[in-house]
Amino acid sequence: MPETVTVPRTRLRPKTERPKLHKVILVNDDYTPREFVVTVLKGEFHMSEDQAQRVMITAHRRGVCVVAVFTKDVAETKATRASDAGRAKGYPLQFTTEPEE
Ligand code: TYC
Repeated sequence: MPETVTVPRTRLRPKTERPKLHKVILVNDDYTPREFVVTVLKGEFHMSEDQAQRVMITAHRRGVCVVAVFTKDVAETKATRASDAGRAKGYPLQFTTEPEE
């Protein structure tokens, strides 16, 4: 009768933490035209007209709205590009980032 030997599975891969995602947040202001906010959301975040309208109006009513989540670098790059698009037109439009809990 052959002996059965069970070998405990050893983990070859070191456990890697999933990188924390960062939120891009749209901040309301009193000066940027609604339609411009929608244009930036569509252009930078690939939103449909409908999605962009909803996000814009949520920020308009509540003060802020989460646009999307990305890895840290992508979130920061997109927030900077979107804020720069506003500044280029003389608007105070602001997109900020913060890590997800
Ligand atoms: N509050 C702006 C207006 O009434 C529109 C606006 C919405 C601006 C959302 C910024 O994040 C924003 N023209």
